[in-house]
Amino acid sequence: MSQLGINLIIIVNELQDKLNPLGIETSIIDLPQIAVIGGQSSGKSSVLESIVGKDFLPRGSGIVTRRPLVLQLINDQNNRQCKFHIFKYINIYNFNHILIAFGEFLHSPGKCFYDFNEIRDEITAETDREISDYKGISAKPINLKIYSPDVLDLTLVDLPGMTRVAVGNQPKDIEKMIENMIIEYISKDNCLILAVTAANQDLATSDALKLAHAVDPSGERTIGVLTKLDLMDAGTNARDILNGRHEIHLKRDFIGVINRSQKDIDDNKDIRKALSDERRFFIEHPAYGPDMADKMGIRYLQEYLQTELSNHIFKRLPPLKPKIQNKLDELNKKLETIELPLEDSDKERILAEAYEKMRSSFDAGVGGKAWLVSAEKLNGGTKINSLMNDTYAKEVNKMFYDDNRIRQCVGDIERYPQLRAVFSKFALDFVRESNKKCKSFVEHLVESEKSYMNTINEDFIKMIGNTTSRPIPDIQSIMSEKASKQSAVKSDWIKYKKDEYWFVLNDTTLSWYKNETQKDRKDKVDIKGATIKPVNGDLTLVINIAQKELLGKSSLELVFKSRPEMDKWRDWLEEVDGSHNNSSDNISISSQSSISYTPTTLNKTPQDVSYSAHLGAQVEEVKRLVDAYVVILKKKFKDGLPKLCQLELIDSTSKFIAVDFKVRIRQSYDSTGDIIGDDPDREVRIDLETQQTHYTEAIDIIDKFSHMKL
Ligand SMILES: Nc1nc2c(ncn2[C@@H]2O[C@H](COP(=O)(O)OP(=O)(O)O)[C@@H](O)[C@H]2O)c(=O)[nH]1
Ligand SMILES: [Mg+2]
Repeated sequence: MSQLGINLIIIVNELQDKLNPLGIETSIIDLPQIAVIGGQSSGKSSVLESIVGKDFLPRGSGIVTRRPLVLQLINDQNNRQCKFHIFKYINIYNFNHILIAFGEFLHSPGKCFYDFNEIRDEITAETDREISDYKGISAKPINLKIYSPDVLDLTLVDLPGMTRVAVGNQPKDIEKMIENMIIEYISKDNCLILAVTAANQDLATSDALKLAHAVDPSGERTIGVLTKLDLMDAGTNARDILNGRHEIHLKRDFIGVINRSQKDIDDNKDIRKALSDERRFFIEHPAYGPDMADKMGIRYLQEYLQTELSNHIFKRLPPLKPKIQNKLDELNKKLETIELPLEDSDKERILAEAYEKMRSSFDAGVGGKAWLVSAEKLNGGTKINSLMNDTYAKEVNKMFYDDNRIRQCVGDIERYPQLRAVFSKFALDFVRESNKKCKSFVEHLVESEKSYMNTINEDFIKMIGNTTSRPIPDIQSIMSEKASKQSAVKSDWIKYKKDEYWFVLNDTTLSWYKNETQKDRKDKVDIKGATIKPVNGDLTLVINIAQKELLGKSSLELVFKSRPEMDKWRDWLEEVDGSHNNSSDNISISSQSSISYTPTTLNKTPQDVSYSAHLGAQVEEVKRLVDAYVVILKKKFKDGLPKLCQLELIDSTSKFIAVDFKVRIRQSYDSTGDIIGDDPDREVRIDLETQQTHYTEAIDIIDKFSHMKL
């Protein structure tokens, strides 16, 4: 158990626990460093150990402390830093409940020392690691943290003892080196100086007092400690010094202590036994007796330091109060703006309102957007498609999630993320359904227009006059035939008599050359009236020439590279032949005066239709009729499509939202609470309320502390 007072530990730590997570700067109550200074072997390390209540510093004669030891005491109520290591050390499962003190050096982080004898050995080893023999001391500190449930967060510094004469191979300026090192620590405003002098030494020559006076001339921070009272010459005592009646006196007190002697340490004298021996010594000593004994000794020094720290905290705490109060006021204001938790009846009301707002928002927003389905917007298949699959869904989605925040989302549903997600899902699901439906209607409309051209349509007749007297051929076949004729180049490499030649069909003459330049002609035949026969299962065409006498040839056998190639040539050759003109599948004029397309007509390939000058004129005529009809269709679609989209997309959604929307949602969820989801402000409110409690408690702590009698 620390000797520094558990009340303080609890107060400061509680306050830090309350305020640190809230971002309140607690350095304002940072506790002071306590630096222990004094001559060599005056008892500095011994005093320090007594303050900590642990035996862990190397001690002996000569310069034992050769590097500053910065000792950070950390109050650790949960053994939070080294649980894992503790578990390895002590073979128990509920180690959380066992609070053990341990040390950790900055030079070997993560290594936890539970045995304080090992800490002592490590200090010695680390001192030796840094210092080569001739130097003797080093300003490089050893940093040691001690985590314990019984200490107050506090930094203590053990410094090398001051020496006047360099011995052995110590550097000559060792005195100055040590002095500078000490000054560096004790100059800090926040440093309490424990100036240790051995009582069996002349106070007037005390280097500790001299140095303390140099940095703290008013003596505000200096506490005198007189050690080794037990070693004073028989007949002498320190009564005057301790009473402040000596010529050398301090603003604060001198406190006399007796630490364990070297022999006590060698004999492992228990620290508690040492304390009771010390107490008895003072009571029984004729010079100090019972009247002074209460203000002497290690225990008293500890109490004294505790009072010092309390005073320090006492001074620093009150200014913290208005700061916390301000925060608390701000917090209370914020809390007033947060809605109270939702009751079940609230949820019903919120949902009913949300449905109503959803309905009116849709009608006023998306529903009122005539431009969405205007004729201009629906001009072209791609645009219709994008309206149905993209634009419309996006518009509906914007009712719930509008990145630009131009527009208010549907009522207050923004506050209820779950409700917003539910509404948007059900609305968009419906939009997808109606998109599909609308698309199939449009397709149906287009298909129906494709089935036949209504040539008795009034507008059509007005545009082109009566068509019934005119023979109208198969429009599609003729158009594709025409196209194929225009694009074909009638020349190719074809195998003939085992060699490849460049064949060119020109009018009725088939010529073949050695190459594409057509300079070196091998031969030619007139194929008018010729019969063309494919060889079954082969890529060969046999051309039986009609005028063989004239040309001296009866037939030609041409071998092609591929089937399409062969078919193409067959078509070309047969065209010349002219015998395949079959008009039986052509378009007929029905009794209802409409042009009907029979399936055989539609599936017919170009080679089934022969092209002639007469047909050419017919094609032109058909083209004119189709163009006229398309104008009528365009007008019709321009008028009808927006209406269809308005009905199938927008009106149907509006109707859905007004009636079936609620039903579908209700069917999918067990309760209104499930639809609305968690209270959206719940977490914020809990967080603010926790903060409120912390602030209030922190103020209570400060108030309680301010009323404490110190
Ligand atoms: N008898 C006796 N010995 C003491 C007292 N204080 C310190 N010592 C011994 O003096 C030696 C030096 O003490 P230490 O604490 O290491 O002094 P430091 O060099 O100032 O740190 C050690 O052997 C201590 O046991 C005391 O009050 N009485
Ligand atoms: Mg020492």
